[in-house]
Amino acid sequence: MAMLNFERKYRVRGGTLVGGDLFDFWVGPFYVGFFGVVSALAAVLGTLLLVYGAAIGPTWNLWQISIAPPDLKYGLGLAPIAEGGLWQLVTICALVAFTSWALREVEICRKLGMGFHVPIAFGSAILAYATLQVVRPLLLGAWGHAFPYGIYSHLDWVSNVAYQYLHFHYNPAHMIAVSFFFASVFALSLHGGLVLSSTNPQPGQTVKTPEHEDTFFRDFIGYSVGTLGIHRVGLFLALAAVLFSALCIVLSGPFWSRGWPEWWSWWLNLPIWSQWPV
Ligand code: 07D
Ligand code: U10
Repeated sequence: MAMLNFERKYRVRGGTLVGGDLFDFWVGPFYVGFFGVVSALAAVLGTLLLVYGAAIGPTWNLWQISIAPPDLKYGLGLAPIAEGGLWQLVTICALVAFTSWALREVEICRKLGMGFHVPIAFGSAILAYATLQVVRPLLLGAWGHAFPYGIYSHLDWVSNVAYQYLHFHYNPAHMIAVSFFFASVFALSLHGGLVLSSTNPQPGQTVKTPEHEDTFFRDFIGYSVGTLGIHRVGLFLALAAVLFSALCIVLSGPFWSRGWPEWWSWWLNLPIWSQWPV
């Protein structure tokens, strides 16, 4: 693949976290690195294990293939391969692949002298995955509490887990997470719209400046967060969405085992009105 002219300038040695110059090279446009190799190996191994799981399973229907975690009776122990052991190996492969991918991002940032915003953002997605598959099962005492690797089966897991708490929409952290996801989409649509409207003009028109963008929002809502600021808003909203997601699921079970609607009874129990009989 052709190397873009600026790539030659930025393809510098060093910045690696382990192994020195080992794997400090590119293949086509891709930086390899020690963590690129580890990530690729873990991803390929995990995928092959999933295919093996499908092969010893009852179906090749893509929608119905499911590699499930061990039964609750295995607790936090190792399970036989065909009874959840495969799920345990796949989970290890996934965690190694995701973490190495994040560390490869860190190495690229270090090479370029950039901030670590991207690996930190990806790290919070990994944290959400680890919360579902490791932290919550550990707190509940069995790997069987994790979700299965299958398209329909993981949806069934979400539904089943949610109804154990009666109505998951009443989970306050889920409420906040969902609101941050929606706010994130809202902010990106405003940002994408604003940038296109000012920098991608009709033929014959000129490209507008950030001052136009600021002025649009000051005219519109009385305030502009600014061209750098909108990216801070975006990163904040996205990270908050994922962190509140992790919170909402780790609360469910380890820290709250009744229905989520019932959690709100603290409101009725406030001393302001709780003295009156109902
Ligand atoms: C977990 C992803 C990490 C990804 C990584 C990388 C690869 C590579 C390669 C494609 C966090 C993966 C990379 C695999 C692939 C290639 C090339 C990100 C993660 C590391 N809910 N709910 C959430 C909404 C209801 C329930 C989160 C909305 C019902 C349960 C989010 C609604 C009930 C759980 C969310 C709604 C219910 C959740 C998910 C609406 C069901 C969770 C996002 C409109 C009856 C889960 C931490 C997320 C969670 C979760 C949104 C409704 C149950 C906030 C909008 C009422 C049990 N729900 N939900 O976590 O919190 O992103 O997980 O009704 O466990 Mg919910
Ligand atoms: C653009 C641009 C560009 C610019 C621009 C702009 C687009 C070119 C030139 C224009 C952009 C702007 C002007 C910015 C626009 C802004 C947005 C699009 C979105 C902004 C939104 C937010 C900043 C926040 C949104 C908030 C959300 C979604 C959730 C609400 C949060 C909460 C309810 C709580 C949050 C939790 C926190 C803070 C953690 C701490 C928690 C507590 C203190 C309380 C904890 C309590 C509990 C856990 C219990 C739960 C209790 C609950 C739920 C009850 C709460 C209810 C109440 C009623 C209080 O392109 O460039 O420049 O200018």
